[in-house]
Amino acid sequence: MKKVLITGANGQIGSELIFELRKRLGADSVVGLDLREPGEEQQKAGPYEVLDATDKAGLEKIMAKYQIDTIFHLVGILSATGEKNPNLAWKVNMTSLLNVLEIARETKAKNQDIHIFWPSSIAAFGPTTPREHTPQETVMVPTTMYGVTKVAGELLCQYYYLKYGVDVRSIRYPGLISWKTAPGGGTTDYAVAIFYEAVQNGKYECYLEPGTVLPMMYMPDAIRGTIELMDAPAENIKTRTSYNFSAVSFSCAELAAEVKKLVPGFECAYNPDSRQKIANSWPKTIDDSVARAEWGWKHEFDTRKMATDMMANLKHKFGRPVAGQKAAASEQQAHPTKRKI
Ligand code: NAD
Ligand code: AKB
Repeated sequence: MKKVLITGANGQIGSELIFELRKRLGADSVVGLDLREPGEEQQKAGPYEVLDATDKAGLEKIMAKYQIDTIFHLVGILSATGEKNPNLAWKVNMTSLLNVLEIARETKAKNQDIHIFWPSSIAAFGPTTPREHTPQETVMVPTTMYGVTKVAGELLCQYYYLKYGVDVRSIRYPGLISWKTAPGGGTTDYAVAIFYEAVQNGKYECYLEPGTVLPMMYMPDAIRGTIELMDAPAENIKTRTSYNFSAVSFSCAELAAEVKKLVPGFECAYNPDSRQKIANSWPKTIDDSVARAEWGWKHEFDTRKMATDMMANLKHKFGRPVAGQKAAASEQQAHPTKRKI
């Protein structure tokens, strides 16, 4: 990794990954790209391009301009937004990924390697997948358009690796929990919103049933794991579809109970909507032993540690008193965020 492009750099993951990679590689070595204008802080910190990632010629120009050798392709339309606009989800998710893979193939034909990271999701699984300890290799028949694009994307990545030798690596992220940038229209967003609402209003109305269990991960673990996968020796990477990748699983009621310990008097009500059907089609727990064995994946944050750190950072962000708590691992520095929860 010398010159990196992060597409979707303004999103929940991209806005944190760009910060971490610029810290490691230097600000000028990491280029951000998004459809949306960058926040002021990002703009000042390093190069940033506004582009629709479905524009292949535009993407090629940017790759050449900065001599990019590694792409973290994070552009995507997530599950809940995808169900509202399935055509957009297919167009953005598939066209942009195909563009990135094609550019890597064409560049490889000129004897230059472009390394690609592309995220899949637990959404690649469906209602007929075993929901407990979902194995690496299993039934994958998703019933959301988002999930369809993730399965198709995984197979496309593997195809480009097998046929053209493109070094493309992938992780099936669970729901990601973070305090710096708001999530972008997924089914697992409740697990972020509950913290914001607890700090700001002392109550939350959850759009999933209390017993709904989903796999989740704190953002610092996700960012570290993503970089570790890309840093791993190629011979260790035996899975070229996408790796199961896991940390914790809890129900909405269990998370609400953790939040209540940190915000006494917090109340959570439940009013399930159309996202319940999506959540019901996804796994509850994930078996990620293959990632742990092949490239040493290990999570650090359990539910309690994640909740404590989330709360401390959000209280700091919103200027609330933090009674005896200190942020454990993630930095107390707010990133620009354009979205409100
Ligand atoms: P996000 O919605 O927060 O960010 C996506 C970014 O892509 C946004 O900033 C958006 O402006 C940008 N974008 C959308 N269409 C674009 C286009 N045509 N051209 C350029 N930019 C465009 O999403 P995220 O949570 O950061 O997710 C990033 C990736 O990780 C996605 O592929 C998503 O499916 C995957 N993922 C995320 C989670 C999660 O919990 N956050 C879980 C599993 C997988
Ligand atoms: C979503 O809920 O759509 C995402 C995901 C798990 O892929 N957070």
